Order: sequence, then structure tokens, then C-alpha cells
Amino acid sequence: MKKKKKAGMTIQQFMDLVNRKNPNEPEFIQAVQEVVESLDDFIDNNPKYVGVLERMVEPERTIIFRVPWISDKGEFVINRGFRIEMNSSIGPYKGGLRFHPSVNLSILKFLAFEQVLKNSLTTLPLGGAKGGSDFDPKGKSDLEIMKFCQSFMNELQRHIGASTDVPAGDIGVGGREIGFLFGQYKRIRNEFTGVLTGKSLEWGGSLIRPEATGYGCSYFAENMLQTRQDSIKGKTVVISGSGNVAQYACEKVTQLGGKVLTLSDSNGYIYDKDGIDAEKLAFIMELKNVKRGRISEYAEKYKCEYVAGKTPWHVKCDIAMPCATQNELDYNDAVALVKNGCICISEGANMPSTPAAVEYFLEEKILYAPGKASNAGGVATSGLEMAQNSMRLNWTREHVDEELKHIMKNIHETCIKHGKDKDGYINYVRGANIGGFVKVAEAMLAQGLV
Ligand code: NDP
Ligand code: 2IT
Repeated sequence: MKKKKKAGMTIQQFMDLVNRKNPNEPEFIQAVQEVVESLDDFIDNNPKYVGVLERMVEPERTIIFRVPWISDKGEFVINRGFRIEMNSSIGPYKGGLRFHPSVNLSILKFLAFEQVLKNSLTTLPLGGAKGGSDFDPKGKSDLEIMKFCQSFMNELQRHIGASTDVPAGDIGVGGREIGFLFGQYKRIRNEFTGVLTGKSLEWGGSLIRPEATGYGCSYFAENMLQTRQDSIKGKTVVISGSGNVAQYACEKVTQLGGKVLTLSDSNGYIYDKDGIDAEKLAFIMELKNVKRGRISEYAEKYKCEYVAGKTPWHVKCDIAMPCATQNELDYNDAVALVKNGCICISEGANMPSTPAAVEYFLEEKILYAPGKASNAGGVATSGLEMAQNSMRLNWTREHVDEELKHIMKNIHETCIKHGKDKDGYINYVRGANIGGFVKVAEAMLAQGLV
């Protein structure tokens, strides 16, 4: 709050400006505030970056459009579609699409802003974007999903392209939706290109892309633990969510010798003290990805505890991996985790911990990785999918997995480079923010005032 940010401007004044320009966007303000605070001293010591931040918080382009479609009952439905093209200084716009009723400008701008720094951290040539709709896929038939995706793409197609903007999945957008979106793009544009990632293997997808975010988040936790001569093996792990990221975090943690105690959805969490092993995870994948049921059905099947209306952070564990959504872990949860002996938090979701929770983890010198570092494996593997599409060939599972491990390790090293305190504690928040910022800022300076 005290130091200079840019010619004569304090952090408070800078944030006042951002607030004035972006009213009613609390998630966006939250994401920017964290980054600005992290960069404070760094920018003071590197005055050439003064002013770059002000450009960086302004999206290069914001697209908002109408998405009309017809339900199975024959009713006309209107949803709102978005694409925030945040920054293209180091590569084509890249980032997921979210279909969830809570989607609005604030949420997508926070996600796009985080994506810029995350994509920079991957070391791959990827700019940052995010998009989606307030469409709610829950309870919709496959036909309704297809009709919605086709209408959404009717507009989005004119803004994207394999070298322009390459969307992918996020909450509510998985393999099924990417298929419908890709089919419509191909039909309208009459071109088969890598315009989306997260595609199926038969038509241009990459091995390991579905697994990549959850796997990468587990690899990152392993990297963090290694700095304290420790590992996931033998540890208890609490995971939230039960979608794409949570499922593959659960799989990798189990493969690495950890025991996953919980998974959740927006209705509550299951607590399986015996651990969610490969067989039980297969049940969850069928339940969530095919039957599209609720996590409570797991508790009925395996006779374990189900806690409705709560998040799993008060369950005793060694490691926590929030893999559901933003602001799902608050200060009280952070205190409970640390009190119960949790030593490591690796975020699979984007901004799942509130600012007060993050501050507490840092004060307690817990191993804490912000999503833009620990969940970057998903978009990184999207980058690998784009590379394979450009070459018109496919790499093996082993090759992509090795690349993913290598990228996560690189991100970890970048965090150490920029985030190590004098006492040896690694502040991964500062490390990730500075590490992500430098490359984008350099590119923006080199390309002039655009
Ligand atoms: P999915 O749609 O596959 O799963 C989302 C999960 O989170 C579901 O279990 C869902 O429960 C739960 N959830 C969603 N919204 C809420 C909410 N408001 N409150 C409580 N629970 C909620 O999405 P993903 O697994 O792909 O994404 C999860 C997180 O990971 C998001 O933050 C996303 O931005 C982030 N992420 C995703 C990447 C990817 O490659 N997919 C890459 C990097 C980050 P329910 O079914 O009840 O809604
Ligand atoms: O938040 C994210 O990084 C994603 N949803 C993945 C984006 C991508 O382009 O693969």
C-alpha cells in the first residue's frame, strides 16, 4: 500500500484507477490486486516496467454476444457469450471456455488476466484469453448442449483461429462440448485446423491433455515437497471438485503413493477414510462424465460419509488440492487446514483461495502454490497439442508426460528464482507473478505502444 507503483502512483492509487475503470468486477480486482502487490518492489527496482501494468490490466479486446438456441421443449432461450482477448504479446490468445450460470465479465476478466501470466510461465508461445457463457449445462440433454455449442460457435468463429485465438475447456466445457464446437467451426470455416485444444485423439487431440491439469498439479506438489526433502508418498490428500482437474489429481496422487480422502461437487463432499483408489475413481469418472450424477451417489455406493453443503477443508490432511472454483477456500478454512497439520497446498483451480487465506498460508510459511503456477500443466499441454497440430503428427503418451513434468519443474524453478525469501522460504505467489510478468512485459516493451 505504501510504495510507488508507477510515476508517482501508489498501489492504492493504481487500484483506485482499476476500480474506477472496472466497476462491479470484484474477482477481476482481486486478481489484479494480488499481482500488483507482488510486483511492487520488483517494479520499483526495474523502472522500465512502470506503465506496462496499466496496459496489461486492459484487455486487448472484449467480445460480448447473444447466443440464441431452442430447448428440447421448443422454448427460445437467450444466453450471453463472451471472449476476453487479454494479451497477445507472446503468442496467439489462449485460454479456456467456461459454461456456468455464474459466468460474467468480472469472472472471465480475472481468468483471462491470470491466464496471461500462467501461459507466460509455461515457457510456450501462448498469449492469454478466456471466454464462455452463463449457459448452465446441468440437466440439459446432449441435443441441447449441441444446439447451444453450435449457436455459440456461429458467433465465436469470426474471432478465433489457429494462429489468432485458440480456446479450450474449463468448468462445464469438456470433451463433449469441444467436439460440438469444433464440428461447427469446421463446417462454417471449411478448414480443419488446431483452432481448439482438448480435442479427441481421433481428430487432432493430444494424449495426456485430459489428464494434464490434475497431473501437473500433483507434479508441482511433489516439486514443492522435494524442497523440504519430502514427497507425496504416504500422505493424506484432500481434494475439492470432482470434474476434470479433480479426477486426474486424484489419479496421479494415488499413483504417487498418496491417499485421497475427499472429492466434492457444488452440493457437498464425500469423505472416504480408506482412500479413493483407482477402482473407486473409475466409478466417479463414469458418474460425472457419462451419467452426470451427484457426488453423494459415491457415498451411497461405498458407504462412506457425505457432508452436504460444505467444503472439505476441515478434514485432517497433509496436503490440500482445491480443484473446483474461485474463492472456495477462505481464511477459516486455511486456519483449520494448518491447525490440522496440512503442510502443502497445490491449487488445481484458478484463484480458489481468498486473499486472507493466501496471506495466512504465507505467514505460516506453508508450501503454497497459486493456481497460475500449479495448474499451468493444462494449458501447457494445450500448447503441446497446438505444436502437434502444426506438425500434423502425434506424440506418444510417454513423450507428452515427460514434457509436462519438465514444464512443471521449470515453472517451479522460476518460482524459486523470483520468490525465494532471505530466510529460504519460497513465496510461490511472488515467484509466479514476477516470473510470469517479466516475459510479457519485455515483449510489450519491444513491440511498442500497441
Ligand atoms: P469441471 O466442470 O470438469 O468440474 C468442476 C467441478 O467443480 C465440479 O465438481 C463442480 O461441481 C465444481 N464446481 C464448479 N463450480 C462450483 C461452485 N461455484 N461451487 C462449488 N463447486 C463448484 O471443471 P474443471 O475440473 O475443468 O475446472 C475446475 C477448476 O480448475 C476451475 O477453477 C478451472 O478454471 C480450473 N482449471 C481447469 C483447467 C482445465 O484444463 N480444465 C486448467 C486449469 C485450471 P458441480 O458439478 O456441482 O458444478
Ligand atoms: O485455466 C486454464 O488454464 C484452462 N482452463 C486451460 C486453458 C487451455 O487453453 O488449455
